[in-house]
Amino acid sequence: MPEIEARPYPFVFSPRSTALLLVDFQRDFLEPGGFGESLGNDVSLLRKTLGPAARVLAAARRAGLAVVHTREGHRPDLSDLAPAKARRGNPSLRIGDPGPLGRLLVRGQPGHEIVPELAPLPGEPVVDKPGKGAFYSTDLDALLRNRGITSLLVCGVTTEVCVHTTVREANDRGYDCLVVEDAVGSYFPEFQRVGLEMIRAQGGIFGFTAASPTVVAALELLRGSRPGA
Ligand code: TIU
Repeated sequence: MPEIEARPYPFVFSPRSTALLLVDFQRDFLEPGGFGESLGNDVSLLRKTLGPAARVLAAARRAGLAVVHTREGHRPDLSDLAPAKARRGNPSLRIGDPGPLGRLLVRGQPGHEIVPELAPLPGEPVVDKPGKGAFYSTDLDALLRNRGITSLLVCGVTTEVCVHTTVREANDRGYDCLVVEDAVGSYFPEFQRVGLEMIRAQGGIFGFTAASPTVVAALELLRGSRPGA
């Protein structure tokens, strides 16, 4: 079986049962004027993830892995927005309020779209989620199980919020998860460092981590070993 030199130990995976999961690479989190900036964050810190994530995405597509995208956002009438979530954040600007990228964190608005660098291809599922975790109130689990997926390579934003929540949910559902260290990003450098350590501590308590060049190299090897590749 192929493996990736990961921490705390090699991540053994079968390409047919592994998907690349791209979590919430939306303009709302990565561009000025969106939801992330409305919460007082410096979005430039997240943009460092785009190069590594694009290289992992390209390698995964070449290797024939399943690719799934997620987006966080709400119905235009906000009927799926819990009052507690609506009250959070900067009191002067809330989910659903108008901003430079359209209504904050609302489906169908410019800010809700995935950034062009990581745009989904036709046939790659996009899962819209109302929460931080991608399994909460979505069909992601069914979609993965129906394709026989048991392992996930995870990129996305932000490390300690939607990526952590999603990886914890996936781990409890029996998926093996490898988080790509430089293809996940946080508005807080300290949370980025500690967030990655939390995943792989205690013998990989809820996952593995590896840097994007290591992941890309493993995926390229796979491609070389495929008949006719
Ligand atoms: N604010 C923050 O760090 N993250 C989120 O609100 N959502 C995701 O992480 N996608």
